[in-house]
Amino acid sequence: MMGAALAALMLATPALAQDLKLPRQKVELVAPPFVHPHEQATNQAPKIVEFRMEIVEKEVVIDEQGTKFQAMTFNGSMPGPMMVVHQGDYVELTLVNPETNTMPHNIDFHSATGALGGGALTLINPGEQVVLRWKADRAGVFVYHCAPEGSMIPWHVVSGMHGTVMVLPRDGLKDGAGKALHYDRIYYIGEHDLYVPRDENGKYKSYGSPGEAYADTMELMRKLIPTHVVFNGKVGALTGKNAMTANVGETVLIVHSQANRDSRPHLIGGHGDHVWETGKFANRPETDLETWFIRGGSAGAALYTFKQPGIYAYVNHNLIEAVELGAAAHFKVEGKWNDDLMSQVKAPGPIPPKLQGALQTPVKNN
Ligand SMILES: [Cu+2]
Repeated sequence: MMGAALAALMLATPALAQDLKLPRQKVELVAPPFVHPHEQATNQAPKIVEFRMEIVEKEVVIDEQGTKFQAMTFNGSMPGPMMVVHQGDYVELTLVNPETNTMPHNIDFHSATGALGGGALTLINPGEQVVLRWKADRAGVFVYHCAPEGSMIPWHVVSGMHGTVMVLPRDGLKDGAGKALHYDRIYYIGEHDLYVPRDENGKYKSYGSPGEAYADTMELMRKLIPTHVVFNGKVGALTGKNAMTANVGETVLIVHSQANRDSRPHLIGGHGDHVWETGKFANRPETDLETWFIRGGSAGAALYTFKQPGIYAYVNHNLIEAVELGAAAHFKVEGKWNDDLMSQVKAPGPIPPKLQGALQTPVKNN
């Protein structure tokens, strides 16, 4: 098996980082859309940042109709948590596959170099754990996902096993002219497409375990038409009382990933002031965007300073996916309304009679 041969080769090579006498920092991961506390820039020397993630297979409800779904997750959330480090740091992940799970799993970091992004070195059966270390040698937001082998790869990804790493430049984010950029809040939105089989009557089917759902789900996946496209694991995960919050004048960094399929985020009534559409911070951010593109298998980052209060919808601007399939979120922004930016000059009311008459005048043919 290629994966095993590769793993043996890697094990034969002395693990250099093993001898590194670098400071260590243990970081507790948090469930999205939130992100663990971190410095936006650092003067410190590189370090080894330790994370621990447990793989959780569990049944979840993914929409208002109560549709049940056999999810596979990193740390119990869809997407898995975001890990933040600085360029030049080492990520040291302890990945745990509890014996209560039914499947082998691993992790492929798009931010890491070699061995299938770590996938070849991290395949673990239920009841096993593994420790992987890799150097964060390039800056940006990057997807990670489970990638066991063959058909297991797309299936585990659309079952929920995807997340992101953010590698910040040591001196922080910059605009196109090299001026420092900061954020007051950060939110992580992980979008994914779900394929839930239906019975003869058109009702969504439920299953006792991921394995039982596999055959029907794979048949549906091969047709490439998702039944749900959601932000953070379910329809409504980030709307209404789950809305993300901000205040007028605050700058928010919105990280958006899609591990399998393209998306096109749009903030209705707002903009992307600085957008790293491909998510890589060594490139100049684009400015003043209305909609940006997230390639399947990547993450992007958008920085926006809210200027007006209100409820903003943040959607996948394939509006069918947003409204019918679930790819929508809300930002609830508090503060003072700015009349200069927008005002309703006259409230809706009847069309004045004189104008009505004018509209009814027959058009003359010349
Ligand atoms: Cu998996």
